[in-house]
Parts: sequence; C-alpha cells; structure tokens
Amino acid sequence: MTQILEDNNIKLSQDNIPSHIAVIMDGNGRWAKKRGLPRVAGHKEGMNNVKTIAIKASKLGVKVLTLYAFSTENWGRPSTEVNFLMKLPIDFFGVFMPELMQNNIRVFATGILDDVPEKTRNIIIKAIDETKNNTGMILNFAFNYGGRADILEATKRIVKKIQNDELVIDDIDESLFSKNLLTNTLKGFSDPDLLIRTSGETRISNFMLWQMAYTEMIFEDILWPDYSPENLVEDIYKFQNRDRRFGKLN
Ligand code: V07
Repeated sequence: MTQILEDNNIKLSQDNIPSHIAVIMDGNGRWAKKRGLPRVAGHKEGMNNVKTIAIKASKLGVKVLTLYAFSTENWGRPSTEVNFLMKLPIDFFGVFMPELMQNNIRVFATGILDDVPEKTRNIIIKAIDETKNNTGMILNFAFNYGGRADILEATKRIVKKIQNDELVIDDIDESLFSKNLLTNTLKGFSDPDLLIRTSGETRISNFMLWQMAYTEMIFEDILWPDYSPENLVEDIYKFQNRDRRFGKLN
C-alpha cells in the first residue's frame, strides 16, 4: 500500500483514490454576503476555485471530477443572476484553458445543452473538442442537469427502442438503464464514489440520483470559495477510512 504524505501531513493510500468525485459547490452567495459583496462576486470567486480544486484532484489521481455548476431548477433564479451564470463558462475557459491543457485535463459536460444559450453552448462544445486528446482527469461539468430528468429521458429512450423493435422488455436491467443515462459518456466511471457538498446543507438536491446509489457522502460546513486543496485531501482521507460494502457483508 503506497502512501503519499500531503502538505497537511495526511497520508493518502495511492491505491484507493476515489475514481469519480462529484461536488455540489454550495455557499457562493453566502460567501459574498459575508463580505458585503453582490452574490455574483461569490460566483466569480467560486469559479476561480473550480480551477484550483480541479488541478489538485488531477494531481491526486482522480479520474473524473464532476461539478454541479447549474441545475435544471436554477432557471428559476432572477434573470440577472441566470445571465451572469451563463457567462461563467465563457470566462472560465477564457482564463483557464492554458492551465487545463498544461495539466492534461479533459473537459466533459453532462446535461441538456440544447436549452443553454448558444454562445455558452458553443464555448463548452469548443472546450470539449480542444481537450479531447488530453489523457488525464476528466473535468465534467453538470450543466443544466437534473437527476429526475435524466431518469425520465433514459426511460423514454428505452421505450422508443422497444417501439422500434430494437429491444424487448426483458433486456431492461441496471446495466442497460445506466447506458441510457447522460453519464454514459463517462464509461466505467459513471457512478460517483464520493459526493462532497459544501456549505452545510445535507441534501442531494436532484443531482445524480441513479448514479449515487452507493456513493459515499461528505457534507462540509465550508463555503465553496473557501474550500481548499487541503480540504479535498482531508475528504479523500475520510473516504479511505470508510467501509464500502455495497449492501453486502464483508
Ligand atoms: C459556476 C462557479 C462555481 C460555483 C457554483 C456557482 C457559480 C464554472 C463553470 C463552468 C461551467 C461549464 C463549463 C465551464 C465552467 C460554472 C456556472 C456557475 C453556471 F464548461 N463555474 N461555474 N458554471 N459557478
């Protein structure tokens, strides 16, 4: 069991790094409010932290980092805030693309991009394309994603295939269902091993419902802009000290 000593004196086992980490990046508005700044200032600081945490995760050997950037419910926020949020991917790649390339990071998106403003959609598609030959960590943005919508769309796809005589009812099993979800593009890593939610809320808020059946969950009382690379190391350490049984006995 190879162990690496991190800067904060934590020893992580190199052979038990969670392959897929998902993060609900909560607390950006509260971070801004605490400083007397507008909510959007918190979103901007949160965006900078996406880069910091993504690079740390890739250095630790994480294979997929999924970040819940925008949920299907977020359209219900004030339009000025929604418009600001829709510009963040443009800012993000404008500033951080060189660092993503240097770190061999590959960009993916999971969500209904058809309903996203064209300019934002095009930037995301371009980033996916520009990083497609990178062989390191997948930085997967859950963007206009909803867990229930994902399950409903998978169901519709399967029913269509039955109507077209491409499938019979008895073909439907967990593996076939998984292949019809949006996370299918992540191949063997579609289900998160670890979910981290910042800012103290203890809910999964319509995130990857099917995919999180056996996910370990850690809820941190830290606002996302304050969540540091050391916090990530600590959370992976907590993950490594849990006993995952997937419903079985040892
Ligand atoms: C957003 C910053 C992080 C905290 C959560 C709220 C605000 C990065 C992106 C992004 C999304 C897709 C993409 C590249 C970057 C982003 C939204 C909000 C909507 F391809 N941060 N960030 N998107 N926040």
